[in-house]
This record gives sequence, structure tokens and C-alpha cells, in this order.
Amino acid sequence: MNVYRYEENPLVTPADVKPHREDFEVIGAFNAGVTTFNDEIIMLLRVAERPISEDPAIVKAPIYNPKTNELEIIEFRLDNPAYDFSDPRVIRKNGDKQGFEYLTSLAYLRIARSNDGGHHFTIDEHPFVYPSNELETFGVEDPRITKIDDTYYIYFSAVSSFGVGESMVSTKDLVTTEHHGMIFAPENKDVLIFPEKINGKYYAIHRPVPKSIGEPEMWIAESTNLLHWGNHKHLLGLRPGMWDSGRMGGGAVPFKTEKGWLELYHGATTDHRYCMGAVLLDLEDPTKVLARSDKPIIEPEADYEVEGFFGNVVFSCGAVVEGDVVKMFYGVADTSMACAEFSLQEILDSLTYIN
Ligand code: MAN
Repeated sequence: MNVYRYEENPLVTPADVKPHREDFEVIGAFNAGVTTFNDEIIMLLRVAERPISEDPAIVKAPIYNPKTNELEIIEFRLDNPAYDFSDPRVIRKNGDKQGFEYLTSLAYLRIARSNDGGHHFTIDEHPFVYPSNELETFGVEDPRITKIDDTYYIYFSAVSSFGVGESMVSTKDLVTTEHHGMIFAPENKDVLIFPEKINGKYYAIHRPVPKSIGEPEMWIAESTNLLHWGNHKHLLGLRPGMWDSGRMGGGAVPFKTEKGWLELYHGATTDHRYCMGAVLLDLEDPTKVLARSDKPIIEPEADYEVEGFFGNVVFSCGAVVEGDVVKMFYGVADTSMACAEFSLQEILDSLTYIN
């Protein structure tokens, strides 16, 4: 697979983003949703900020309070034996391997715009989607954008002590938004709404995380109004020993090709190495899997992909397709944004068909 990583990578880093308040620092600008608007490429960045801590022995967790509309800061001493601080992203109760109590940063969504095809971006002064209710107290993350007619549907992980679910807003002008509430209840992430109706129905890929039996795998559901989803079906599973053996989920918004709907998805091993690959779904019935990547189309190799806040991660939430060129924008190491170009034909040729 020929992968052309932009020379300008990383395209946006935390240093390029001004914190939304003076006592905070930006530690991530990554996993951006992507669309085009007025001839510009838009990245809707997941901006992660944390309160500046003068004392290296103290971690501060920011939490949005929906009653006061203010942030509250909880402090933890790193030597507190009740907690496990080994994963930089989260604060866990000691002994808890899976879940978490708090996040170490608060995420919100901010727009970056490019008028040179995605090589240089200017970042808006203010947040675009900011936590606003009790299901978003720990932040909003990993947006995807599906444009249907003249409306941009923006959906993202809404994180709170109640769990991680998927919420949606919509906008026509990228200025004002209408909130539609939570469309997939916890625990669910990595929702990808198809850009058009197929045989009279909308479809969305989603990724529940079963707790008693089952694995974090990809599902697909249908809807007539984009808000109420049903007829859920299991779509794609983990493959032991392969690049997508640990967890997986949709990545970029699926796009139409002659061969089928192409979905660029992420897969990780159990030791959290995140790669991107592709799956081809039937044009008339996207619940049918036609072909899939045995090897990733891109894996963490460049230094900015290997090293960072949470290293060895390439994670795409959106691509722009122009003829045979697939510009895949992707978060690197939970820190910055990058872009790589692929040939669509090469991706299609690389897939293994399932009989
Ligand atoms: C995981 C990671 C984090 C994220 C939380 C909540 O731990 O993906 O980056 O903040 O889930 O979604």
C-alpha cells in the first residue's frame, strides 16, 4: 500500500491551539471529524485541556457542572493508594482494569479550516461544541460529521459518570447548533451515519461495549429519522492474532464506491496499538460485509504517530475523497492531527473478499 503522509504533518498540534481559559493548557488536538464547507476542508478537533498543575505530585480532573455551567476541579495526589494513574488518559480505582472514575482532561470540539486542500489549518478562537448537560460532564470526544442535503449532523462521544454514549447536534452554518440528545446509550462510541438513505432507510454503524458476554465490535442499525435507531445487527468482529484483535470501531464516514460502501475503521491489539483498515459493505444492503483488510492500510510508524500523550495510535474520524484520492485525516498518539493520502483503487484491490 502506498501511503503518502503530508510533509506538513502533524497538521495541528496542541501548541497551535489557544486554551479556552488562562489557567488551562491544551494537551491534545486530535481525532477530528471532517467535512467540507464553502470550498474549505473543516476539521472539528477534539481539543483536550487540563488545569495547569504547579505541583507535579498533583493531578487535577476538570468536571463540567450542568447546574452552574462552570467547571469544577478535583485534585488527586499521585501517591494516593486508592487510585491507579498509570494510564495518562484516565484515573482508575486501584484494581479496576477496564473502567475509570475520572478523565485527566476535558474535551470539547473546535473548528479548524483549510483553504489549501488540507495542508494548513486556521483554528477558530472559541469552542464550537462544549459540554452542556449532565451526560457531558467529562467532555465530548471523537466527532464525526455526516452531511445530508444542507445539514451537517455532528455526533460524538458524550462522557460522564453515567457512561460513554453518542450524542448528536446539527447545523447548517457551522455557527449555531440544534441539540438532538443522546442517540446511542452507554456504552457506545464510534457511530458513523451513512450520508444517504439506502432503500428508504438511514443506516449507522456503532460500537457497543458489552459487559457480560460479547466484545467491543461493530454493529449496524437503521432509522427513518436519524434519531431513533433499531433493527440492530452485528456487523464485524475482532480477529485473534491480527491487527484488529483487541477492539475496533468505525472511523471515517462511509463513502460510496463502485464496489460498495467503503468504511475506514480502526482496530487495536490488546496492548492498545491502533491501526486503520477498511471494510467493504454491500451498496444495497450495508449490513452485508463483502471484503476486509487483512493488513492495516496504515499503522503507527512516523515519530508523531509512535510518540505522544498516548503513543502508537492512528485514529481517523473522517476523510475527503476526490476521484481516486482518499485524504484520510487522523489523530496521532492522542495528541495531534495528520493527513495521509491513499489511492482508492489500491485500497479496494488490497481487500480480501469473504465468500
Ligand atoms: C478511553 C479513551 C480515552 C477517552 C475515554 C472516554 O479511555 O478513548 O481517550 O477519553 O475512553 O471516552
